[in-house]
Amino acid sequence: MIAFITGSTAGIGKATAEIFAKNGYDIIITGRRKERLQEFSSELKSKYKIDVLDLNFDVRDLKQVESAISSIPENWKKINVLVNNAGLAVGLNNIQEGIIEDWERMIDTNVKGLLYMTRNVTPIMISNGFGHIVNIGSIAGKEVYANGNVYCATKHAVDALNKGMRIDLLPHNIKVTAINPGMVDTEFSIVRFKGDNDRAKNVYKGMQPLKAEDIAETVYWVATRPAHVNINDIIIMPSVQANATTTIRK
Ligand code: NDP
Ligand code: 8X3
Repeated sequence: MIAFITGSTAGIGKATAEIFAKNGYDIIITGRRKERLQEFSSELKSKYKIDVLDLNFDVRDLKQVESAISSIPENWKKINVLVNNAGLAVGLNNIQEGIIEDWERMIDTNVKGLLYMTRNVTPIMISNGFGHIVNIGSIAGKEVYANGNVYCATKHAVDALNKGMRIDLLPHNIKVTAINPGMVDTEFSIVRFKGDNDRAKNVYKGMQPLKAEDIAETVYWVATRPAHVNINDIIIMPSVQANATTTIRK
């Protein structure tokens, strides 16, 4: 069994790669930070005695995506699960003061990157006659909150693409699932606030957020349902978070 997880150098993607590896899957991991990727690859191999293929590329760059996917050796092409996880929020500004470069990073990664990956991996799954795509959306793809404008728009796009993919891939025996988390303590907020660790820590102050492992377990669970069962869509929140904006804090 083979699981292909984008954005596996940190957070949800890393935890997801680990749970599949622990359960005996061979793993394709990706990310831009080459050193981290290679270290993680060696760690997975020695800890779980599985095979790992690490592909170092930027999901925003179509040429890099095409070349990475076409470099996949024949014996790695029986991909059971693709987890479209690589993504980010950059900034938290109102629309009138939005930073265009931040908008473009989010749109290029969360929407175009996910599309480039899907467009390049689905033909392989179609020729295999099976597959499962798990898209990591967000509560931001179900609701909109103040200053979340463009990040929320990209995750609403993921929500729509998830539904569209499921229809188009239905005749090809490819399942499609979205997992939409609330707050998860990863590098997400550090990236959103451009390295401002104090501001990032404040996001989770006085509350217990989800852990990357909570989402990884959910990904693994949806991917291991019987052949006749598909989980279309999951919203998963910390117990102290009711929706995008309502959280109980101590
Ligand atoms: P992290 O910042 O911890 O991890 C993000 C991962 O995505 C890293 O491995 C990073 O790798 C990769 N990535 C980012 N940009 C690119 C790119 N251009 N090309 C390739 N890889 C990229 O964040 P999370 O684990 O929290 O985020 C994972 C997903 O979960 C995202 O889609 C996010 O929107 C979503 N999500 C997160 C929530 C949260 O509260 N944390 C809640 C809901 C959804 P590298 O930098 O090495 O390229
Ligand atoms: C991440 C969750 O609420 O910070 O997608 O947008 S939130």
